Amino acid sequence: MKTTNKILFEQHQPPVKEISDIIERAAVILVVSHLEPDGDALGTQLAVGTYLESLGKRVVRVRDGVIPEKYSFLKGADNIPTFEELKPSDKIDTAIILECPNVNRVGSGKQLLTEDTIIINIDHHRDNDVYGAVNWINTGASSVGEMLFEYFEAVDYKIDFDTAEQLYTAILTDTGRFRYKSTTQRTLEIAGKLVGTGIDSQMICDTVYYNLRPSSMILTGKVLNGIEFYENNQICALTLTNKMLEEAKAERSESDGFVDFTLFNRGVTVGLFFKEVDESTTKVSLRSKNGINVSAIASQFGGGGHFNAAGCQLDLPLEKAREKMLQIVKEVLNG
Ligand SMILES: [Mn+2]
Repeated sequence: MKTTNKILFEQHQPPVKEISDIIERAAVILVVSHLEPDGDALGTQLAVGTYLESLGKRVVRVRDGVIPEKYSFLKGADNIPTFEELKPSDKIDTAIILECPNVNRVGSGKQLLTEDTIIINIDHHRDNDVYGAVNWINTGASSVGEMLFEYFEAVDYKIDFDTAEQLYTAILTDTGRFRYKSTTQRTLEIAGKLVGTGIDSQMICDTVYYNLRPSSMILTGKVLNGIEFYENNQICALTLTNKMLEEAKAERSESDGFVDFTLFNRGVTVGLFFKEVDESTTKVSLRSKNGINVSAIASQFGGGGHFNAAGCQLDLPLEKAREKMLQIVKEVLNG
C-alpha cells in the first residue's frame, strides 16, 4: 500500500484535535451508520449519540433498514427513527458518519446532508473514498467499536455500562466472536476493559448468537439443506429463496450471518450466500479464507466491504446471478 494511503488508511491513533474541534463548534449533529445496520454499525451509532449528548450537543439519529431483533437489548436500539419517521429538527450543521466507505452506504439518511454539512468520517473499510472534512480510517482496526474506544479513552470520556455493552457488541460481532484475523492483542485488551466495566459478556453473546426464534432454526435447516460445493470443494454456496422465507414464516433479517456457515467446511476458500430479493434482484454475501480478496469481486458489482467479507447486489434473477458469480469466483480461483 502506498505510503500516503498507509498513513491515511491505518490511523491507529484517533485525530482527537480535528474531531473534537468540529464537535465543539457544532450545534446539531447527525449521527448515522450504514443501511441494514449490523452490530458494529448500531453499537457505534448508539455510543456516539450518548457521548455527544453528554457534551450537551443536540443529536439527530436516523437509520435505514430493520434493526435485527438480536440487538434490541442495546440501550436506544428501538429509538432510532427512519428518515420517514424523523421529526423536523433545527438545521443539521455536522454529521458523524460511521462504518460507511462512501456516503451512499448511509441510505435514505443521506438526504439530511447538504453541501455545507461538515462530515466526520470514521471507518475501517479499505475501500473508503475519504469523503469527510475529517477522515479517520483504520483498516487495521477490527471494528469501528474498537476505534471509538480509543477515541473515548483519548478524550477521557468515562464509558458507562450501556456504552460498554454497545462497544462490546460492535467488537464481538465484527470479529466473528473474536475469530477473524482482525482480532489483535489490542482488540482483546479493549474487550477485556469493556468486560471490566461489569457488562455480562455471556448474556450479550447468547442474545446475539444463541437466541433464535423457531422460524430462524427452520430457515437455517432449509438453507443448509441446499448447500453446494464447487471446484473441488473450494467454493461453498448457500441460497435463500423467498419461498423458503414463506415456508419458514421467517423474516429476511433472520438469515443474518448464514454466510458464515459456508466457511465451516474443510477446504473451502470462498463462501457465497445468495439471497433472492425479487424476480430481477439478488443479493450476495461473500466470505473468504487465505488470500482471496472478495471485496474486489464485490466491487465489480458496485458492492464492497473487507478483504475476507464483502457484499453486493446483482440486478439479475437468482439463477442468473448464481451463474454469473460462480463463474467469476471460479476464474479468480483458477486465476
Ligand atoms: Mn465494522
